[in-house]
Amino acid sequence: MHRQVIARTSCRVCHNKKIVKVIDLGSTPAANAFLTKKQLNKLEPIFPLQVFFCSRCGQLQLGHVVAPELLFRNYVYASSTSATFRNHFVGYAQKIYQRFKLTVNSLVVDIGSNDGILLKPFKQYGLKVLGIDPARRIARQATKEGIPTWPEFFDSQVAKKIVEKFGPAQIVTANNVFAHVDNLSELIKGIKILLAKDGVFVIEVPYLANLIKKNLFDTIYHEHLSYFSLRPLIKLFSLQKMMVFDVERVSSHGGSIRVFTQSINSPRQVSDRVKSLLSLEKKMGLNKKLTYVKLAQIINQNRMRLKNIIDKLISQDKQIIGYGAPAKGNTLLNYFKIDKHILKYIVDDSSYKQGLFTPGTHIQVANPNRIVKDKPDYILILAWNFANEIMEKLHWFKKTGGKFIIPIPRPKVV
Ligand code: DWN
Ligand code: ZN
Repeated sequence: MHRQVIARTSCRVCHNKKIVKVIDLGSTPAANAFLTKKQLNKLEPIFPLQVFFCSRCGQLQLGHVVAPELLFRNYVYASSTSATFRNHFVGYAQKIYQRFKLTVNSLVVDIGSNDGILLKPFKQYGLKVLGIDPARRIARQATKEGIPTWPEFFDSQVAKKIVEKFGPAQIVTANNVFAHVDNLSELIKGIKILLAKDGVFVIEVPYLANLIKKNLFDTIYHEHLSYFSLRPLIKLFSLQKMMVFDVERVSSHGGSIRVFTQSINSPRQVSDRVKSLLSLEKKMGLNKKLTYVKLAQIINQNRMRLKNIIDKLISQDKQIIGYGAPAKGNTLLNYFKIDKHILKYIVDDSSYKQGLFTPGTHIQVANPNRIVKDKPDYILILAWNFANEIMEKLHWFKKTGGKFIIPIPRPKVV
């Protein structure tokens, strides 16, 4: 039996023991721990959701690690549910394919490959692809759909097995998963085993600068152990004799960075973009504790603002439902105390989530068809990163007088 949660006392990047707590979101269930009807009466495990800052390397991180087996084996999140996200990865594959002049013999390995959202377009170029993802059901489904996916947590042992079977990889990717890993040096050790000599390891992670600028506090939940900026990432890789040689800003999840790394012995030059992002980070004060103390204040102001909007609507007998049941929605619902008495239900297009209930707040997740029948007055868009896609889909709702509430970066009605 795994321990459900462990507290960390040192920085995940530089091992500094003097990390300080800057944000405390109380204790909440795991954000993707949706419940069946039967589970509603059982006690839900909750874990502290506290954010710590390391003033030595600048890393922002959670102080508690929930057992990965608990978080990721029965995962309900399928990346391909959103068309915006699918298109994002088609563009990603195309760029990497062209930039690194991949050929049919090149092997691409994606860590945390989920339903194969990135490997599908890579496969269309005729490349050899392999996904690694511990979510058993999703890995099985991806394999069925033609993307071989090993249901494993990636580490040095898995890396060795891949190399034995397929040889080294030209490209290894890890998108929206690097922040989920506690032992980052073990992960990078595995990458070094897996990569061809001149191979490239590309990661995409939500960018701390965007989190700060747009108050994306709800992206704080137990799966996200790190909130990365470039400076600590450079430090992390250099400790393992790897280097960051390029970085791009991309729009995913309210703003992310795509970071390109290689062995320190590889010949590629470090791009100017690295330097300019580092200076932006300094200008924004990402290296200062005060920046995060201020964020905690803004979170609480926005909590009051959204509460006022909702209280007013409820007093007018308006019906409010939610659109999208993302993991981050559960941070927002739990911290803002918006439960089944406020939101009648939430709709989500993912069949993995429909019929389940949100952790902590117990709001039912339904099929979006229900909106057509029910015609609620207001829709709170919890998947705010896809607000445009969702509002376009619900054009008819707006036309018939329905309104949307967008909670982030500052709660507003549109
Ligand atoms: O890092 C992570 C990111 C990549 O994905 C994970 N830890 C978990 C997950 O975060 P999330 O759950 O906040 O991700 P999304 O992609 O913002 O979730 C959007 C939700 O909204 C999904 O459940 C799908 C749903 N959705 C929908 O039902 N209809 C989304 C769109 C665009 C739609 O049209
Ligand atoms: Zn540190």
